[in-house]
Amino acid sequence: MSDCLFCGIAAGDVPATLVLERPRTLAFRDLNPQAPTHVLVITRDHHADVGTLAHADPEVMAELMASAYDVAVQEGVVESGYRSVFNSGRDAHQSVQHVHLHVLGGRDMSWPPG
Ligand code: DGP
Repeated sequence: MSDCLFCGIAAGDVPATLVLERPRTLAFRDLNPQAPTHVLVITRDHHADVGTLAHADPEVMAELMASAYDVAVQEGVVESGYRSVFNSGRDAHQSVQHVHLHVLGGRDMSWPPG
């Protein structure tokens, strides 16, 4: 989608600090990190949110989840723990309408989330 920020990052038109590149997914550092590790994993193709992705392309969904785990390994947070979060829709404060999985770690995190 031409007016989608994360499509722009996937295309290399918008700068981002990439941490992982896979055939159909990529990961980059969040611009406004909420933890020492805060990486976003996205699909190269445009999908509005996790529900539409899961139904449209389960194979890419699986690659997205595996990429998130690989980011956690790479960032050294698997042993200490990390959180993977999809925000979907208004109440969850999804601000970018291109599916993205937050991978957060490197500090103790409260539960339930705010
Ligand atoms: P969400 O609220 O779940 O839609 O999260 C969107 C995230 O995207 C938010 O944590 C900030 C991040 N973000 C927004 N614009 C940019 C950008 O231009 N570059 C990067 N790296 N991250 C961005």
